[in-house]
Amino acid sequence: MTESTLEPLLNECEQEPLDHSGLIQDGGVLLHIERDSGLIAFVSNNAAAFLGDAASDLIGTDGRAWIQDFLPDVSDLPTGAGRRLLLERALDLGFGELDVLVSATATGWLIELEPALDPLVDLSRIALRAMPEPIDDAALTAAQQDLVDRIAEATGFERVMLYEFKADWSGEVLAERALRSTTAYLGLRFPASDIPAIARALYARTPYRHIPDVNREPIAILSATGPSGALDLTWSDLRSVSPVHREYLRNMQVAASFSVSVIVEGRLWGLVACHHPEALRVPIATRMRCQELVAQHVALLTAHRRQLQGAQLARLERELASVARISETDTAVLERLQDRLAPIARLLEAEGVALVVDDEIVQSSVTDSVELIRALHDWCVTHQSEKVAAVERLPDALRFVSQASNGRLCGMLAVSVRAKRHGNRLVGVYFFRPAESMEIAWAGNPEKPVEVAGGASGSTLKLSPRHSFEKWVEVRTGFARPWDRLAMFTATQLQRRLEAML
Ligand code: BLA
Repeated sequence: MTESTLEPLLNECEQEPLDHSGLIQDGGVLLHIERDSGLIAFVSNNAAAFLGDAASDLIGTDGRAWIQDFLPDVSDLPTGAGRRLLLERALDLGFGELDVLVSATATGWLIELEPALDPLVDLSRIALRAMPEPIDDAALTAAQQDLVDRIAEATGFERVMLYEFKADWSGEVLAERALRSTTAYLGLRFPASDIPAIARALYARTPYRHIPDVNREPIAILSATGPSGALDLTWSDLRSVSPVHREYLRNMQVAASFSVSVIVEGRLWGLVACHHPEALRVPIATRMRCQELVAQHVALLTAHRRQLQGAQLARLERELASVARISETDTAVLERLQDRLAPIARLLEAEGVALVVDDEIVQSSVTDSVELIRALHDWCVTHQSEKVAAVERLPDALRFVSQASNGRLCGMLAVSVRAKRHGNRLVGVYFFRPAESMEIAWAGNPEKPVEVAGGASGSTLKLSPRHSFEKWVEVRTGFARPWDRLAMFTATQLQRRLEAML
């Protein structure tokens, strides 16, 4: 299967209206009360089993009056989309005790009722270990393991993983706790298409996603007026599951899953992904406790990131101190800068560096590549509008580089500065990393993230997730080690400092 045939099929995944499916998972009942009219506008078609009343009898009735059975003071309803309120064992209409989760939406409230369930353990006793500051790499690894261990303890999941997204949205399992399983996913990489962008966008907004039993068929939502797909299910815990993802989980021998979003500085950093070979429903209170544990871990991650950045900034300041002391108009400033380039390159873990001012190469450690550096500078001036730009593989952009540099110029971090005090000249500082060969252990062949069936005699092609998650080692050559967040931070700080000095 070539990439060009796969492309449109993978694009289909990006079109699935996950948050407007008009369906919920079996195992609970959902209603939506409109804020303006107070009426119940949507009810899942299994209401009778939990509430005694059929969905068709509830729909269009007074939702505010109904809600007062378990929430006497209606002013306690949460406001602001995504705000939630859990009422444990709030309702029993003769069909068993129900936990009630109320979530505010843009147009009203989602009311989700699930059979009351006791947490596996006393949730107040589940706590993360405190880590001494400053946090070193070993402490961070220990904290990651602690997080997956505690979530396994709280939920009873057979396998719990901490999964980190890379810059290209593939992901790696950084920590794993597997109780009975013989296969390990620790250290393995999964392709970006396993979690489509449309699903990631949803997980960036919501705290967690729970699928208690992939084998239960979904339940339709009835609507008072238009189509049931009109209801926004973003904040619903019961939201139905994409058929492709159900197949994916079955292929992994997973019957129940639970993923908690790890959001760092507003960006989806990763997930805590939990698997179980049999159906497993996590009580709502436990879901929320896991959300809190992850938030605590995020605070630690953020502190660690700040700590690394602080140390790096101090080193950079030290290197630039002698440059900063020169008077604003003195042209010796560029000479001083030249002296500091090698240590700054070491901070960035770069093996080569060049300084170009307008079209003059002031300094280059890549001595036999003068013409190359000049051409590179010209290219950057015309193609890179960013003040800091990172390239993992220069030859992709510039054919002449691959021909001339023998792989020494492969990764490039370009910092460009307008020297306002020095004739508005354009200063380019270029850091280089060589091409390296590296091994990436994937969970299944990344060239075949999916299987495609059909297509014979005019039948439509059908995409399904891969069946094998066996370790598959890719030997990747011709790429430089990627510039990580700390390198980007350092380059950005360097750019700002130079702009202030030059
Ligand atoms: C959702 N895919 C997910 C989720 C995970 C993964 C964690 C979140 C829901 C959940 O917790 O079950 C993938 N699970 C993983 C990965 C690991 C893991 C990478 O444990 C590694 C340890 N999936 C495909 C293809 C498509 C696809 C080809 O493989 C689309 C064509 C779709 N995955 C898909 C969709 C969702 C999803 C649509 C969203 C499901 C939902 O929330 O409704």
